[in-house]
Amino acid sequence: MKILVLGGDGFCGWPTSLHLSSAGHDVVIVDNLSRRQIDVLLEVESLTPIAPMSTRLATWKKVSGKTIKFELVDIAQQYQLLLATIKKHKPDVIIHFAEQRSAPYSMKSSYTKRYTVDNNVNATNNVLCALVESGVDAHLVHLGTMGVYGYGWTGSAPIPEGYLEVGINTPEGEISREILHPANPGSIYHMTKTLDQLMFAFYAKNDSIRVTDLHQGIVWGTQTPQTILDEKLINRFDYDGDYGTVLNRFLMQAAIGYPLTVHGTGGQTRAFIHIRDSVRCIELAIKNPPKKGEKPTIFNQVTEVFRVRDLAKLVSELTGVKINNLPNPRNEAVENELKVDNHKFLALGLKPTTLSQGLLEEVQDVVRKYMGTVDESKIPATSLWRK
Ligand code: NAD
Ligand code: USQ
Repeated sequence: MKILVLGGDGFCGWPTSLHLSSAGHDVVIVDNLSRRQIDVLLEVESLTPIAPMSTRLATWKKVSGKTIKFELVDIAQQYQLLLATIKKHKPDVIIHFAEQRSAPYSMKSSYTKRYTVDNNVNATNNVLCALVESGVDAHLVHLGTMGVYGYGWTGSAPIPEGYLEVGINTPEGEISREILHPANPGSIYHMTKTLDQLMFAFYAKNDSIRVTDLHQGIVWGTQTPQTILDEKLINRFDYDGDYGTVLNRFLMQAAIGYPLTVHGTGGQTRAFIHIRDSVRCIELAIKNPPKKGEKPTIFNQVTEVFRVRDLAKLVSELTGVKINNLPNPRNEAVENELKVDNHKFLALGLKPTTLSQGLLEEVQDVVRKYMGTVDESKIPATSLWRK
């Protein structure tokens, strides 16, 4: 299949592009390299040395014999160029990773709040609009987030995959409806993902665009069977207070003996998935598109659920590093329970990669190799939800 990967230079997009190219698909990466630019502005770098795009692609050609093309497009700002790119390549599938994805960055200032909304909402609307205008009948697979549901779910039933059956009392008696699960975002970033959901529902209804929305948990790990083939293919590894996510941060902190930065009591419970499973789930989603005219298909792209303090304890027991309970910079529930329904990917054959000592050590090996480049001053999370 011909596949456009929007945001294919990023942490999830790059290994997905390699995985799909390796599986024989014709992959075109579309990216504006804004993630690299944000690193420049924040004065941080990926822990791993990420090669320039042309080096990445030449190295992939050398090790695999396969060609991945690259189009430099800002999909939020350059609508005509995006439209032309879609018309030129006529993809069967478009995978949409191209959004500002850090919750702390989105809460940093009025500039980053407005940038995140402008970028993410325009990006998604532009892709949908360009699909309608071009007449290209591509299946759009979007990377959404578990955070659209929020963390206020108290029932013992797991969070369903996107939709909820509700009973409504009417004068004629109770009627039943299926609705999008109520949105309860915890940051400006997560709010943009809830807006994406409404755009998908509208364009699917009005224009019969085929959409799959993947409500993904926190991705951990760094390498996949393809990124490991050559150092110039290595995936990015964010450890800073804005873009580093919790488990990768703890593993990196343990490797350099930095006390683990647990926000508050660490009672926050979140859903997780290893990067290798993330790319496999995307491939399964591509193989199972919705039909034209159907509402968006939603999968919960998660394999495990952990409480932050339990992850800290696990990493501490494994490495001997201390745990530091810090004031929480975020406005989030101090403690929450979480159960997630993920039966749809399991039914399609996903064999979950569960957290194991071996995998934790694999990440630590990557960290140890590059720990000389760590800037410890960038570890604290300094973006505050409320001033
Ligand atoms: P990332 O920041 O590493 O990658 C995003 C890529 O999109 C970058 O290469 C960036 O340059 C590009 N991009 C952003 N705006 C663009 C624009 N306007 N035009 C063109 N390119 C643009 O993020 P990631 O971790 O790879 O996440 C990818 C997607 O997956 C995001 O939408 C994110 O919300 C979602 N997601 C990520 C995680 C996670 O833990 N990393 C978890 C759940 C969901
Ligand atoms: N946390 C700590 N210590 C840290 C970092 C984080 O205790 O050093 C806590 C946070 O307060 C939060 C939890 O860990 O309660 C998760 O934080 P995170 O930064 O790992 O993840 P989050 O901000 O939720 O965002 C990440 C990705 C985002 C994706 C989301 C999936 O950056 O793109 O959408 O995970 S989910 O969380 O399921 O919504």
